[in-house]
Amino acid sequence: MFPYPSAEGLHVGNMYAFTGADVNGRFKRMQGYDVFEPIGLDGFGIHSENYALKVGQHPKKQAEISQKNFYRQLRATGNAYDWTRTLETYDPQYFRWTQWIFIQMFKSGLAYRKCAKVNWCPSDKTVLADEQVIDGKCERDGAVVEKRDLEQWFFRITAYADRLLENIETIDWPENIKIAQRQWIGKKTGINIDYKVENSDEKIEVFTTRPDTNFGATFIALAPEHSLALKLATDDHRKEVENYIKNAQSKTSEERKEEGREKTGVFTGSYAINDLTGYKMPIWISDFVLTEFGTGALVGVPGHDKRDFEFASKFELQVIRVVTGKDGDASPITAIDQVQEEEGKMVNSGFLDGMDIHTATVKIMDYMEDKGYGKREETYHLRDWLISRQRYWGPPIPMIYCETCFKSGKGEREDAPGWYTVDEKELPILLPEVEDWRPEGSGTSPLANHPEFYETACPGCGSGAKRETDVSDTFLDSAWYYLRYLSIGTQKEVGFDPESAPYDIDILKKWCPVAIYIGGAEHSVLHLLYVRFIAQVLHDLKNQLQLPFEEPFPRFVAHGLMIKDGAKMSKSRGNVVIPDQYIAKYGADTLRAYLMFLGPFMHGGEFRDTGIEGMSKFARRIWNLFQNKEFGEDDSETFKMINKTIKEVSEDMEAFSYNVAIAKLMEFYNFISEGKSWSKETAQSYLKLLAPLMPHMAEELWESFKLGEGSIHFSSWPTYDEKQLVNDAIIIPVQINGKRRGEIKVQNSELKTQNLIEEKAREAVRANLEGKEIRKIVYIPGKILNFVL
Ligand code: ANZ
Ligand code: ZN
Repeated sequence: MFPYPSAEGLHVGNMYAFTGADVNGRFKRMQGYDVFEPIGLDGFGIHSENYALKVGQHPKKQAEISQKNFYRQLRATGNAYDWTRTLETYDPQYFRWTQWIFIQMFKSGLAYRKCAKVNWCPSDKTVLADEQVIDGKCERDGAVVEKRDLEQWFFRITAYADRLLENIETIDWPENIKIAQRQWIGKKTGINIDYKVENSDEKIEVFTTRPDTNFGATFIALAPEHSLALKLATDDHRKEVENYIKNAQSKTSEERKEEGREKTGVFTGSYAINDLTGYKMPIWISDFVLTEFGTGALVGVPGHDKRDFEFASKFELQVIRVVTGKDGDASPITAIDQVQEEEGKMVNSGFLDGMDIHTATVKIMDYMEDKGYGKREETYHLRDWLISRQRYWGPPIPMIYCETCFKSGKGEREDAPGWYTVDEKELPILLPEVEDWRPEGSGTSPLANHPEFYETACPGCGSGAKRETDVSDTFLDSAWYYLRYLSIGTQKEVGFDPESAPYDIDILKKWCPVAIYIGGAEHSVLHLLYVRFIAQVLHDLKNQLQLPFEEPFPRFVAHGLMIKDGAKMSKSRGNVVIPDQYIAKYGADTLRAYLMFLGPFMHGGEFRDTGIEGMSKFARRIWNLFQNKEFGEDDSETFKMINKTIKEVSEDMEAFSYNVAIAKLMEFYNFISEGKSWSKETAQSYLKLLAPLMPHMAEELWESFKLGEGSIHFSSWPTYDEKQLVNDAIIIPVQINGKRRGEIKVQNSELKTQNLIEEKAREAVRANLEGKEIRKIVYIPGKILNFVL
């Protein structure tokens, strides 16, 4: 994942992530793979603009400053990036293709405008997508998000909901992220049931996900906005119903959804018939029923839904149990804590009796569809992606609106009168350099104050028309960048002109999908969902730019977080550590190895100033070892030891257990420095194992001791001899405060390497150590290891 260059610079939390990825890249290259490690900057959008606002600098100027600083820092970390193929999302040569994607979306009916209640961030002064609102707050700055009725651009991601969901089964991603995406998509199968209204021709359609409980349905509730709400009111109830509806309009949907709120409602005087039981269900109106969800009407099953129970007990409606409780309890339900929303067996339910609820659900849906009572209905939690932003620092949305065409119903698409895409040859639509770029909160972008930007001619009829003045969401910039890297600077190499198309399809066929994607898990339903969506859309293109794959990242590895003073290292917490001073003092290699030693890469670790000294010592020891130790012959123990080390470090590298790999390298050092002899081959192997972690020092030693032709980084990863791996492992119990909590398997040769033993032990009882402070570690070699907390 490329970085946001929004803050003062790269901090060691960022460096942690990038180094871990680089170690893998270097390891893979030495294993013989062609490795492409790209880097770029996600510097367009709200986050970068907010930083510009904070420091009072024009975003464009700020981008230049940040870019220089970030690239300088990233170079200093020693990562093996291809510096000839960098990209920045604010570069017009990049964002012309972001605009191109918008045009493709519109052309295929996937971009559309609609007026809706949308999320408005009062601090960012723009609308936000649902994914960007976390617990009612803006994911950027934590401001409480408001709802506003606005007309906006949306991407129809819901049209891809099923594919996004099904493909999750095909990708190798951390389980928690897959779960988060499944839940966000939130597919549910329910059924819409029609109930006849007694003494009337009207029918009420309700949506339910629990038709299995329908034998226990005892009332119907309509949203106050429901079209039948007034109509069904009998004469003696009309006045009350009218009043109730008027009252309900003053509440927001958030207020109405609030749990535990005292239920209110009015009876209409009418009844609907439950065909299963013949039960006459009173029809009520209540504001806990949402107009925008399902059909705006629900069937009440108070025995098995707590909200329904609250409603029923307030208005004295009947409660019927149809699912057994704990231990087969089939007694009547009389209190809210007896409401049975969990699994159980069906009772009082005719032909469903005795079935579990899932079997019953399928049975009753078949039955109802058969009888014509209802029809299955798929629902999703996922909503369309709100893509427009009322901000300055982003790609102008490449659309033109013509009032004349709108009035005569003309437009590029029938379903969007008045709207036209910009001619692709005119791209990029540049962002004008204006001085009044700050957001005003008027509901329009600052570009709307600039007629010299928005005045244009209608592509349809030629009369005066207006460019769209909103820009697109940052997450669109980052939804396709991985496709672009490979095609940069390839004109001489393969004859592809990156100004002619967003990417070269032949290069993509060779290199993509991405072999391994590494980044933070916090984007599980933001970036990581959008990027899959856009890949699928591009896969569906009907031209030569059609992507040859649907899933951009078949394998994703989420790194852990860097902790400092007990909290995640981040700008907003004010606990960031800037790598520069450490690199200046200790060198990039020491910092890299130190960061990787803090804990398993996928778990993260705590940054402590003091720890880095130890790693610096280790680096100097290796340096001195090579200066002082002649190459000769391996003695038999050395030969065994290097074989074992190669095997284990290879496995640790593969598993991103860099911390353990480093511990093994330290163990080997301890071993060899105790007067053992080694051969040149063994020294070579050892240095190669070290190379991905400490690339500069490894190269320097490789060259000065003439260990091989060319760069060590192009040499091949060492191999080992299986026969040399004697299994002399023993088991050591791991205790916490004297109680056995786990065990570790240790080779005899490792028994004296306390570092390694501790690392393994920590790993074995990681869950028990979480959040605790280790006071002391007692290790009795070969016998026991005890953590005192
Ligand atoms: C009958 C029933 C019985 C339900 C039962 C639940 C439990 P979830 O819960 O997310 O799957 N519902 C339907 N339309 C509604 C609306 N417009 N406003 C508020 N609630 C509505 O959502 C589906 C359930 O929400 C539906 O299933 C319905 O209550 C309620 F033991 O129907 B159920
Ligand atoms: Zn026109």
